[in-house]
Amino acid sequence: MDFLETCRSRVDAELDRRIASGSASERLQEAMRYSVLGGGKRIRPALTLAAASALGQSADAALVPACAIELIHAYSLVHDDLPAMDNDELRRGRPTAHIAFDEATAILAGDALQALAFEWLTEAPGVAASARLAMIQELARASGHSGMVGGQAIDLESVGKSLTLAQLETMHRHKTGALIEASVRIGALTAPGVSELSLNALTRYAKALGLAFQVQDDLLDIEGDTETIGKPQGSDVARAKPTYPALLGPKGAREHLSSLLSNALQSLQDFGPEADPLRAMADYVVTRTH
Ligand code: GRG
Repeated sequence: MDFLETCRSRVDAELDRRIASGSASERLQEAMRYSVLGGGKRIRPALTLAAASALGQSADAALVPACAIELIHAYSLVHDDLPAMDNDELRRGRPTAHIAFDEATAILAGDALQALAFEWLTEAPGVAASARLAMIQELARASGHSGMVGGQAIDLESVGKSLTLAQLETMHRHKTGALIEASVRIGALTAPGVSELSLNALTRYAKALGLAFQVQDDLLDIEGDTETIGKPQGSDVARAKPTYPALLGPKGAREHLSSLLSNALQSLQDFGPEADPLRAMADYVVTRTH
């Protein structure tokens, strides 16, 4: 997808440049770079840039906020892979950070990436001070106990339990949905004077997309292969994790996915062609192979 590829190269270059120095420890810096620059799809930063574009903003002001969100995402992956969490050894087709370095270094790299994300938001060029503050609030709420970390806590409490569809949705709305929602809303906040109406429509889009992302992720876990998805196939089933295909069956999960895609696209009905990157991102998220 052209839009995503263009975003990826801009985001990768900015991340590479920005995490080049500044760390008190060379090993820590190496672990941070390993965790961030390891070939992620960059879906969240692309959503930030696409939301800015939907409101007629250039990518320039949205780039640093987009990179800050990717730092939070990278930290969540590093911590999620730790022995105390999912205990995974493969991520993005490479050894996870605690395998490539060691557990303590991986914990510290995650901690440092989280703090760095907020530092970057405080200094985002081309963004008014009031908008920076709003972005910081948005990201803190989405990534902490009321968002991603809260969702991870629900996830840990749910292993081996059978969840209802509503409970599964609540978990994913927090664990992965909140950061996807923040990615879109933070992109929108780069537009001076963004209206409540536009922000609400973009939020509805992001909520549907966040769930769609997870349904496709669950489907890939049963239908993908380890080499393509870059992590062990079947790991959800092996861990008895509650998933959409387990609850709805693969066919039901696919139907749910297409209804979430329709909802996402429907939310953009009042936007013109400037929202095409958001539309393309929605198509990509539900058809991605890794
Ligand atoms: C442990 C603090 C803490 C939080 C963990 C969101 C989360 C909470 C962990 C992420 C781990 C995980 C596997 C979540 C499921 C969502 C998912 C598939 C994330 C991977 O996102 P992609 O596909 O990854 O965007 P890339 O590698 O492309 O960046």
